[in-house]
Amino acid sequence: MRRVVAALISLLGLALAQESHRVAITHPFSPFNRETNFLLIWVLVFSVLVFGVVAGSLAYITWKFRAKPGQEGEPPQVHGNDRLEVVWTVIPILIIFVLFGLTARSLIQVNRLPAGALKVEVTGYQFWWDFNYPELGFRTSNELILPAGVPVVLEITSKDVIHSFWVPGLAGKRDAIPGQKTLLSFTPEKPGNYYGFCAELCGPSHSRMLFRAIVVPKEEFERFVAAAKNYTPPVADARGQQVFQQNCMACHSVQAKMPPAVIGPELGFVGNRVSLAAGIVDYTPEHLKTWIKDPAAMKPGVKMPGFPQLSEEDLNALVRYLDGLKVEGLDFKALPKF
Ligand code: HEC
Ligand SMILES: [Cu+2]
Repeated sequence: MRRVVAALISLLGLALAQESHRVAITHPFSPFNRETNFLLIWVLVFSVLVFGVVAGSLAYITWKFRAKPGQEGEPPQVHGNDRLEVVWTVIPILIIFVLFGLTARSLIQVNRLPAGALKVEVTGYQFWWDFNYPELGFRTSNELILPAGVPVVLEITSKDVIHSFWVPGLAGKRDAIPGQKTLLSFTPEKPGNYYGFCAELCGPSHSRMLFRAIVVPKEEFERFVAAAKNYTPPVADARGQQVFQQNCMACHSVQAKMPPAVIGPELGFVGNRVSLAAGIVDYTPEHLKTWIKDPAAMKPGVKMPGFPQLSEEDLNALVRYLDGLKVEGLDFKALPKF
């Protein structure tokens, strides 16, 4: 027993120590999530009220009608009380009507599609996310770059099983369903690096199917768009490029454009990334190396083969090449994390 308590306490400590991302819908950074938060609070208020009344009456009745000293046999039995029964039926019905009204109001608010919104096509794959900007003509993977203060409409779908798009600080959840488009619209307000999740059990690495929503000031987004449109993948290491072309090109594009068929994530701006492998680790050249050698060790069930056969030199050259694939002058790592 004592060991269980100690384990629980250390787990709690760990959870608190890891609070670098404030992943909670209780820290809303978009009108969408303010609605979610508003509903959460009302549901909580009613839950606490109902719990208080039920648990309180139970405690009171248990105490009040306990066996008293000198009492013989059963106390007088009560069979029904019409007035009480009407009251405890009508009050919950009223609560349900109030919650229904509030929910309908919020649903109408958040499902309105604003005019002039930025469109992004979101596709879920086991176990990563693809983001295509059809009107701007470029594509990213695992990191959704968005301008602050501009409404966005996501067209969400999946190419294999059902996933669900969720950024606790901004919006969601919204299912990604194969062969179907689901829409989700919201306006991010504050620049930051927001944690995203797949919120629908989708296979052995469902818990490792994360992503980031990188919200940047509008001017910075426009700079990124201009650079992404005219993107020619830089070659930081010629040998690395060769290794890439021989081993990786069949599945990965570095052009930042939508390829005819998508197999793996876009690596065009991988050097600008804050995270790697669908948000499961920070982006560093070391993590890149570990991933390429044996991705399955970091992500069970992954659809990318490992490359343990690459020589250390080839691997280093490859990592230098990948790290050089970026738009200069943009640093997303300094953004606050939510
Ligand atoms: C058979 C197809 C395939 C080949 C070949 C392949 N990959 Fe991958 N790669 C994938 C898939 C699929 C993923 C997504 C894995 C996941 O996160 O579930 C991926 C993920 C990655 C990621 C993480 C992407 C991100 O957005 O964070 C990197 C980096 C990467 N691969 C690099 C490479 C390199 C370098 C090579 C060549 C040495 C290579 N891959 C070869 C299919 C492939
Ligand atoms: Cu998923």
